[in-house]
Amino acid sequence: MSTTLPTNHKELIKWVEEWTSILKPDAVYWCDGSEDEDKKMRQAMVDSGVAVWLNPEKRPNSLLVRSDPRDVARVESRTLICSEKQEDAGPTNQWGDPKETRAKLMKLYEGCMKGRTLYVIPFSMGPVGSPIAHIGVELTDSAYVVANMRIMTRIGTKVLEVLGDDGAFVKCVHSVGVPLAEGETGPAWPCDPENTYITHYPEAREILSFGSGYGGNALLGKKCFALRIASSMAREEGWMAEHMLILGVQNKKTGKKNYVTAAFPSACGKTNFAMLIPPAEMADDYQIFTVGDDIAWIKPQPDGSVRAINPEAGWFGVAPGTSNDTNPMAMESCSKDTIFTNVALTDDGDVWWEGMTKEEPAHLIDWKGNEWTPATVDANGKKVLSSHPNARFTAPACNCPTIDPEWENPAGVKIDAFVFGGRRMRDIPLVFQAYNWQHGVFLGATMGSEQTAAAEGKVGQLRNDPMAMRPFIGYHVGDYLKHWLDMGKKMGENRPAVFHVNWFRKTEEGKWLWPGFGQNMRVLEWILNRCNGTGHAVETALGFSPVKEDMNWNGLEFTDEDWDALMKVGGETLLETVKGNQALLDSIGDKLPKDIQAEQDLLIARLS
Ligand code: GTP
Ligand code: SPV
Ligand code: MN
Repeated sequence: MSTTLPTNHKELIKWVEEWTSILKPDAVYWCDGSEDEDKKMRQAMVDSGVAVWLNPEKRPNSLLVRSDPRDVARVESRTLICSEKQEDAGPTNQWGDPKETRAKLMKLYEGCMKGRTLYVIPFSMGPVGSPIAHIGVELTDSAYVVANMRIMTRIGTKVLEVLGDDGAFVKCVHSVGVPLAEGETGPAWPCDPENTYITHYPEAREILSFGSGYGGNALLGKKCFALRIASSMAREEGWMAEHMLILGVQNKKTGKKNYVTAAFPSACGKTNFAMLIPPAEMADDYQIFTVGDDIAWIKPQPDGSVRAINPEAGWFGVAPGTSNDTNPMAMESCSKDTIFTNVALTDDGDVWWEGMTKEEPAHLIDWKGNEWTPATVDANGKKVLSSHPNARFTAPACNCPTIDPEWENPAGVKIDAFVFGGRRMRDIPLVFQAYNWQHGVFLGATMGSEQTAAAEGKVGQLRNDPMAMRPFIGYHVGDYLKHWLDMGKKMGENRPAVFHVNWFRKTEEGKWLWPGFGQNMRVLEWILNRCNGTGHAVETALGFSPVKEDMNWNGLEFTDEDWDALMKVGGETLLETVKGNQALLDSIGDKLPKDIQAEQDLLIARLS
């Protein structure tokens, strides 16, 4: 190894040396985080054939990457929590025996970087040097991971400086799992789906990932560290790591600013809500500021307030459905400096995806690299999508015009409301408020959502997703719910109010009942009115709900019939679904907090 290492951190140097001898790369490269390095990384991706430069006049400094079609989303079936004791992983996680799992991965790692470069990425989750930030170091053989981590986190020499000679860091090892023989170049997007494992060792604060190069499987700062490992750290240390966006709402008339966090499952609208543009009729009253779109680290303060930071530095956003109508701020965010993955290429060297424009382009190269026209069908005559449903853009947060001036404040922003929500075609109303904290924790615990393309599995199937954290809680879900209840006690009387929303209710004919997107401002306004003590509500079986007159309808025609359909507390099917939640609660066993079961019994009684 070179003698001019950028650090004197003995443990880090030793760790990298040990892994180098196992992985056997041709070269080791310590990332400095510079612009020049980023250019080289991006050019290396183009040279290897996995990426193409987009037309610099349309998308300056931006790349289109096509993954292997087998490696397009998180793989929960191969994600393991390897706590020392099996019971600490709980029923929502797959447990792996730490010794056996490590041994299995070590075999896979042996020599797996032959013919490749090992990149060492020091990264900070949270502003570099801030007291709430935590540092990780990722070892990877993927230039794509380096380029994405540079957008999604803060990387490089400045992180090593903060780490010093003996600072603590989370150890993250990643390989695409495809060694190269002498002179061989290998596939453009190397991966090993049969041997993919995403494994977490909460006690050792360590992550070992093998075989996948995509998103949350490979960008280890994101779900692996900032949620799974961090949730376990947070439980020990008295804070919370949540799958939540953070937004600020400024009342332009009074100047008052409130902050809200919201937990929606993957591909259920966090990025969209975080960047909401109020409808024209409300634009004189409100301005939305974006702090985060996916992850929040939340800390109760000694004065009883609750503050949150976004540990990330970019958006890894769902492309399909994003347009100038639905989310102009996301469109602006990815107008330059962006890495697009699995979207389509236009004839003039720009990108396109389903929903970007009303009219489909006449000709594209689709996400698999094939010729595409609106008439293209597969062998069964089914229309072929030009982009994968989980196609993503990786864009710097600072490109977002609504980025909050406070977004990098190391003290975080003060939170006034927690919102839960999911995709529920039937039976769940647009919005309601929890009666109290305990009821709010119950709402989060039993929330459900129809599955999306963000993970493998059958799209559309309803599944329980406690706090939108089901795939991301790094320990036992029963202990997690208890932690939420405990945090509420720690927060005291002025703790944030809890709400539940559902943008996704449909008519019998399958049409959206609620226009969503910017119109969600109306719901947000009611939520803030409730927080600020001015909003009216009625008590229903689910919680406190607005009646139609409680909402601002300025500029939106909405019939009483549609309102009733949207707000109906859904009869038989709801009771069935609620009873179905008992299976999740039962699976938690002894660790289920009694207060949560009590809320379940009360809800069934109210609905019966
Ligand atoms: P992850 O990054 O996977 O955690 O997802 P996310 O929660 O940030 O989801 P995102 O905001 O990217 O939205 C995913 C999909 O939901 C997109 O296709 C959006 O168009 C759609 N969507 C978002 N908000 C709304 C809404 O208010 N109404 C409707 N009907 N669809 C929405
Ligand atoms: C999600 O699936 O919730 C995401 C994308 O935000 S990934 O980083 O792949 O987890
Ligand atoms: Mn997410």
